[in-house]
Amino acid sequence: RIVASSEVERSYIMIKPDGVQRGLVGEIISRFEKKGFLLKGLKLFQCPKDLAQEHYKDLKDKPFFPKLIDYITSGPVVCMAWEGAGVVASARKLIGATNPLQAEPGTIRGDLAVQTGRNVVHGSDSPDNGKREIELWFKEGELCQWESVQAPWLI
Ligand code: RTP
Repeated sequence: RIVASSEVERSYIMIKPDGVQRGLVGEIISRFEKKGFLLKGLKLFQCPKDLAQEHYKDLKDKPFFPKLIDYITSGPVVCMAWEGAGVVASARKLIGATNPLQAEPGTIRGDLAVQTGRNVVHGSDSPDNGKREIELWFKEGELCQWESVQAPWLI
């Protein structure tokens, strides 16, 4: 059955500037690909300050907010829209805890990062935020519609 895109869960995943600087782009994309989610949007992007502030607006009263905005705008990020049933929660598991020292080995942050302020990747924390963030970071026409040619899973 063809699933209308409005029914499909999506997560906004972003490789932060430290992930790009450290040459971890391929490694991080590979983890989501191997898991089996579908990549519907992908771009390298220098984030302007106002977009970073909008993205992290829920954290605007935190003491680390100005540094967080400086960090996210310090170099290019890789913006991605990943799609699939349960992708939001699954991506959070693949990414691991916010503080990389508490992230389990096997997770992206657990394997590849040390500092909370340099934790290499972002993942949406709810399906609603996945939709909101993808609309925020991607323009009309930047996402591709395609389906996996593999046989669908039996439910
Ligand atoms: P993200 O939104 O980036 O996926 O991270 P998260 O949900 O795991 O964590 P959140 O609490 O939403 O924080 C967003 C990002 O802010 C930075 N942060 N720094 N210095 C600090 O105490 C601190 N706390 C958070 C991190 O880059 C975190 O990913």
